[in-house]
Amino acid sequence: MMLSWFPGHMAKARQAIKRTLAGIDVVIEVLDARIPATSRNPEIAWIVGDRAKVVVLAKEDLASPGETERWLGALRAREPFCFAVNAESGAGVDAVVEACSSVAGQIMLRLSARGRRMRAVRAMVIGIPNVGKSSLVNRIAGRRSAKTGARPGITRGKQWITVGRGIELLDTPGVLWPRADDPSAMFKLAATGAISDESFDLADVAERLLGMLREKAPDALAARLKTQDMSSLRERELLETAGRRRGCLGPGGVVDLSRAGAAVLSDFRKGILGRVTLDPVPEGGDKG
Ligand SMILES: Nc1nc2c(ncn2[C@@H]2O[C@H](COP(=O)(O)OP(=O)(O)OP(=O)(O)O)[C@@H](O)[C@H]2O)c(=O)[nH]1
Ligand SMILES: [Mg+2]
Repeated sequence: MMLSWFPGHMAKARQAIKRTLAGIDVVIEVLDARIPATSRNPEIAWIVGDRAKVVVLAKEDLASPGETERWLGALRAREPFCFAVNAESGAGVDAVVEACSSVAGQIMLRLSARGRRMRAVRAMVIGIPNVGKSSLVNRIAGRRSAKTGARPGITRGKQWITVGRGIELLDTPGVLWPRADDPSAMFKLAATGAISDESFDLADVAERLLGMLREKAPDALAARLKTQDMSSLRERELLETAGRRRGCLGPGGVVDLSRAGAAVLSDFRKGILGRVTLDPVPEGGDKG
């Protein structure tokens, strides 16, 4: 069953979530390290309920390392199991498996204290679109499938993946709807690729992003634009410069702003414009 819930079907969505979560002990909430606040589903607390939760900041390779450390500090004040990973390379994933294992141990103890039958602890990965859920599942499963390749009956395509150490992972990441409560959140979701490129104006989002990058990652941006004097440029002019550098020209040599916007967003999402965190760390959060 593919889980895909978006606003407009909210009541149905809640029902579907409830059904799927029925057998789940542990929720692995995947956030985008560049936007740890904006990528959190507004209803996550309700969805998780009293299940154990492991929080993963994916795409840490695209976020500012210093800001990620501070974000982890802030989040850990409330949720002890919180890790930054590169779900593509697998860096950091071991710690996530360790945490799941530790949580599973606690759950097993609870089961046994209540005299309940022992069973594997079931975990599920959830998060907004494109955040790295499937990559994380594959990284966790890949490690294990290498170990258990000789055993029949356990394949990637199965509904449940045995991770080992008494943990089973649901091989169907739940896609949660992204928040759409304010223009700033929409901008960040658009820039990071959480909402479809067809649903917003590429040039508008790229302009705003360039303005932000000029503040947060001026060296990477200056290198990419091959220009030193960015401070005097308006955001539109930054986009035009980027478009010329990338050869996004239309008839008469005029910069095609939409293509330029697409090129800027593509570069940003690959990390070519620097490792940048768009959500500010909450005040005092780094003391947690
Ligand atoms: N740089 C980087 N890219 C990542 C990371 N994790 C995932 N990606 C890339 O991000 C894109 C989305 O990854 P998926 O794992 O498909 O994300 P998802 O959350 O399953 O996406 P949906 O199923 O569409 O909701 C892919 O191009 C991945 O290669 C990461 O940690 N770092
Ligand atoms: Mg996926």
